[in-house]
Amino acid sequence: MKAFTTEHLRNLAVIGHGDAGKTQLTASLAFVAGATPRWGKVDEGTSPTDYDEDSIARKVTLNNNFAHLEYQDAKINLIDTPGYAAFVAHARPALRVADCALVVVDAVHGIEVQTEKTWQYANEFLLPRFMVVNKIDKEHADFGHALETATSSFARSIVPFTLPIGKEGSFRGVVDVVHQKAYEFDENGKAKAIPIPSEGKDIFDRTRERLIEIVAESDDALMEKYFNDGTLPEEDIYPNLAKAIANSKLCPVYAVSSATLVGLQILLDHIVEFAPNPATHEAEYGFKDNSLAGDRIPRKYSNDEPFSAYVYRTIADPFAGRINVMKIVSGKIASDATVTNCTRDTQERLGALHVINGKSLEKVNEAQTGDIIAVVKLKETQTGDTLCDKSSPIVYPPVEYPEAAIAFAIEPKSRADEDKISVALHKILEEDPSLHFDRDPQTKEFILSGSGQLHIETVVDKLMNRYHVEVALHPPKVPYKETITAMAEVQGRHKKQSGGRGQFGDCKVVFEPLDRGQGFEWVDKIFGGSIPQNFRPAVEKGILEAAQTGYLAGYPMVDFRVTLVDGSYHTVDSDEHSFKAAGRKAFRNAMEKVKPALLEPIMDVEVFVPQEVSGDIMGDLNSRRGRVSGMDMRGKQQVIKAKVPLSEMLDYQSKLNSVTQARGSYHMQFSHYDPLPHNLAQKVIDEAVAAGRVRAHEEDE
Ligand SMILES: Nc1nc2c(ncn2[C@@H]2O[C@H](COP(=O)(O)OP(=O)(O)OP(=O)(O)O)[C@@H](O)[C@H]2O)c(=O)[nH]1
Ligand SMILES: [Mg+2]
Repeated sequence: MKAFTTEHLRNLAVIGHGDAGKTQLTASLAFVAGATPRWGKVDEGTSPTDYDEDSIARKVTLNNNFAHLEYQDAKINLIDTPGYAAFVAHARPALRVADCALVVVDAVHGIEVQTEKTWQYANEFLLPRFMVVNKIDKEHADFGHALETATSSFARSIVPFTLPIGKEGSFRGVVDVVHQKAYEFDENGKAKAIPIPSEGKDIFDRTRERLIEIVAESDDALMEKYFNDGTLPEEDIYPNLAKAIANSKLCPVYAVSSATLVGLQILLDHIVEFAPNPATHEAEYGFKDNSLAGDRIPRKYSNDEPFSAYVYRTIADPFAGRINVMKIVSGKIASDATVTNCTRDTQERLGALHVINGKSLEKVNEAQTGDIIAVVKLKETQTGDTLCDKSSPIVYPPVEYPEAAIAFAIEPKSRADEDKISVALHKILEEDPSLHFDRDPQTKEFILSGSGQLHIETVVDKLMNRYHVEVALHPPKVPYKETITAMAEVQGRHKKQSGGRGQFGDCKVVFEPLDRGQGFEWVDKIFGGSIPQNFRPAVEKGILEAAQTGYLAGYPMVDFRVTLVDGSYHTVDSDEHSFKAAGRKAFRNAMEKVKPALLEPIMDVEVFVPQEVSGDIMGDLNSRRGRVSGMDMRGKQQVIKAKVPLSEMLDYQSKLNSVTQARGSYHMQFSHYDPLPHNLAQKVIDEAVAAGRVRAHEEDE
């Protein structure tokens, strides 16, 4: 394949709500452009971007994936992204490297929750936007309604560039409002010009008028021309529409069906004509080194600048090994070049360069500014890294992923599985920075945390299908904490006399409760030398060490102050070790008097549901000990805001699915800790004892 120059590149991230048809649109565009000889179908597991077995089995996109096509004299790079809440975070890195977002809207449902969320992501990166109203062939599809929900949700001019001819089963063509032409499409999606139908002529005229106004408003001279002549010449309209799109003033909308290929060829024509190329960006901003401190350095999207690239995706391919996908921000690159990974301060030899289509790689000799390429088997490079020319270092800030919302314990089914699990998970984590993996220091359990239950389940599937590791998934863990509710003065005395040198440490401390969120405070109030200065930190260390595993159920103890008031020591036998032991003992003695209690995390929850079920949803939230704090309408959907204990939300998605027939969604984030009600606390304590998390309060050494 040849190298494309920057102005002939179009990088689009395909974003939107789950099931809107992003993956099918990508497959259908590739087919219409002739990039794939066979027409890939999501429902048959043959789309280029939902290629891994987990996506195919679930018919859901799980991470961002790539397809490219050559059309006319351009190369169109499409990054298909997930729309389901559990995976939607992967749309952000795609938007980071795209030059335009292709927002896919379901013609039956209009704007939905994840359409809004991904639109917000695109705002973060100041991206121009195209919008596609997909599935116009479907029963109850309504282009006008979908458009209305878009214009009422988003603050920029959203104007159709094509209008549908026919709807539902009879959707057969589109009118190109910009070029004033109409088309029908054959079964391969090839457009054939037809006369503009008289039906709907008024909508066509109004839409065209609106476009001309937008162009006129963009420039005083044009405005004057428009005022005098009542219209504008075609040669003024096209380039200025492209400019309005690139400046995020205008979002063109296209009527299409990815299932019947109607409208797609015109969409491709318009992507080439109107979508911004990478150099339309003013510049990309980075920092001089990986501290990401100091002034921001601009880097122009130009072949004349030194090479730099941002790695936005890592794929752990079972055959090819690690594949890094990157966007070239500046300069050119040829195969076998050696570059610097400025994020990690190492050198990397690139080897062969590839363009990527789903899972298949095709070699290219060189690539230019703005292109997206893949390289294999780099030593250390990971998602989020910057590669650059040694002589002109720059580090682009990496895309951040949201914190994990839920954690599960996973247990290898056999010894062999236990041996393989870390290696396999390491590879899965490379591909998915929104996933976290830890080992509980006490229970030695493997803890996997991510954005939701579905997320974790897909990881378990992948462990099994791809790495042949079998694990059992245990119920999610709630990160409880412990605190104290009363004040007490206690003594901690450690004394041992067993031949040779003895051990001696003795402290008197006061424990007091602090407000929520205050953590731990240490106050030294010893007057004089009852404990020498150099041993006092050991008392604090001993107390903190003991607090780490709490008292009631093995959870960390928080929000308390300890004041050291007195003690004694022995000139020969006292040492740090003895005072640490005295601190631990003081902690344990205190626990009998300070009335320890359990705390539970409370989440801020937002639930999005059709209005007719909002009563049921609120009743259900109440029964989960939730407190509803507000209600709101967003488009046609009701937003219910509530504070709910995390422990009550663990099975929420399935409840929501059953009440709303899978049209509801929710997200939550940590708010604060509250005391756990007594009856529930007892249950947590019993479970902790049964699981061996609470150590018998053995006598100290
Ligand atoms: N009738 C009709 N069905 C479509 C159209 N486009 C996609 N579909 C179907 O809609 C379903 C979802 O399509 P996908 O392409 O997987 O949707 P998606 O937006 O990629 O979904 P996620 O990746 O999970 O966010 C599949 O069953 C498709 O066959 C269309 O234009 N018309
Ligand atoms: Mg998809």
